Amino acid sequence: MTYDFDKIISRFDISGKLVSCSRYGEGHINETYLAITEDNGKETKYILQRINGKLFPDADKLMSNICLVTDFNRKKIAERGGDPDRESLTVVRTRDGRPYYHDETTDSNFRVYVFITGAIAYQTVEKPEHFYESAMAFGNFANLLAEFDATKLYEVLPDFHNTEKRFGDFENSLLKNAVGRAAGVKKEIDFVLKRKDYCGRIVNLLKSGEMPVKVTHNDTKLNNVMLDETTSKYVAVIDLDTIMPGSICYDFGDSIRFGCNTGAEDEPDLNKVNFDVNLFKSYAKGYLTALGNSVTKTERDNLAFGAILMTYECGMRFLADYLDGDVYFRTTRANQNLDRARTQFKLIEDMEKALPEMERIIAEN
Ligand code: ADP
Ligand code: GN1
Ligand code: MG
Repeated sequence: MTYDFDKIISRFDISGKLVSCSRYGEGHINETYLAITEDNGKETKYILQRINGKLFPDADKLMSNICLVTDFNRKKIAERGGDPDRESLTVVRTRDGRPYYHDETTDSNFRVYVFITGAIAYQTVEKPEHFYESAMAFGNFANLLAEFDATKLYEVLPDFHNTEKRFGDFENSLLKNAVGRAAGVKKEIDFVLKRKDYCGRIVNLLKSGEMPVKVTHNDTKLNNVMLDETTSKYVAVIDLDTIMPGSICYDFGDSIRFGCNTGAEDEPDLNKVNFDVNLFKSYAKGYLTALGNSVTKTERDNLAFGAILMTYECGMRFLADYLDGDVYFRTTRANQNLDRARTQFKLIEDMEKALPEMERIIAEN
């Protein structure tokens, strides 16, 4: 699909003219572009995103969540003497004051964010300090939102981390076997089915009230944090599409899933995929330091398990998407979703062995 970027950018409250607009970043969900404008010889960068319309048919609700959270955070950051344009996502409104623009020609919704300058979103952990900083970033983000009224948020992706529901979806994909791939991945399917018991644990603790429901990010990958390019200190948490009520075990677990992998999420060579317990230690230290006393005993007792659960859930989603014919996660090559599923299963095997050590690390922090 081609878009008339000049027209799209001109609908936003941006001065000057567009000089370039090209694909950017490595997200699996939205189409992200780096848009550069020029006004009186001064260039300014923006992030332009085409919102995934399949996942988010109701852009009003999605953007309402993001505006509420970013407006709230910006105010808090300013009160603390910080720089809201750098430490928070900032939604650039359209000329008529809306948080996104609907392009009739392509039936697409576009949004624009202020570009966070001098910062990097890493795809893999290059230094343990980076991972520690990302933990501080997500911990601080949770702290900022501790006083946010969660009832104002729409659950735009209901049951996002309801692993029991995800398991049911997986079984449906298996039954449907839409593109005839099930026979070739019996081993992977068995791996998922054997671990069904994992699904209910956190869901039930939240249901019974034993574990508190908190406003969580729900997609805490390393590449959803920006770190300062010179000091490597954390700058901002980005990608707020999944801000919803949840558990900190989900946020902690998803960071571990992505960051403690010694290989890439879609690495085809599983010899390169190992769970790095030292990185787990760094993250646990940073996250628990940032959260301080707000963590309850039940949450603490389930953080290490949360890492296994999030890896299991994500692996199950990748495998389901492979069975469905690659319709959800963006793929750029054949078998990418299968490779993604396999890396998650390898990490789970490692984590199942390392669980006592992971629990000891949590207890020490
Ligand atoms: P997706 O939902 O598809 O993952 P993201 O919102 O995470 O999309 O954006 C994809 C990538 O674009 C990020 O990993 C980051 O590199 C970059 N990015 C997103 N927002 C900003 C921003 N405000 N400033 C600078 N870079 C950004
Ligand atoms: C997607 O948008 P992105 O790439 O940050 C997905 C997450 C998965 C992740 C796996 C809305 O995240 O849930 O954990 O891919 N986001 C959505 O890499 O489904
Ligand atoms: Mg992202």
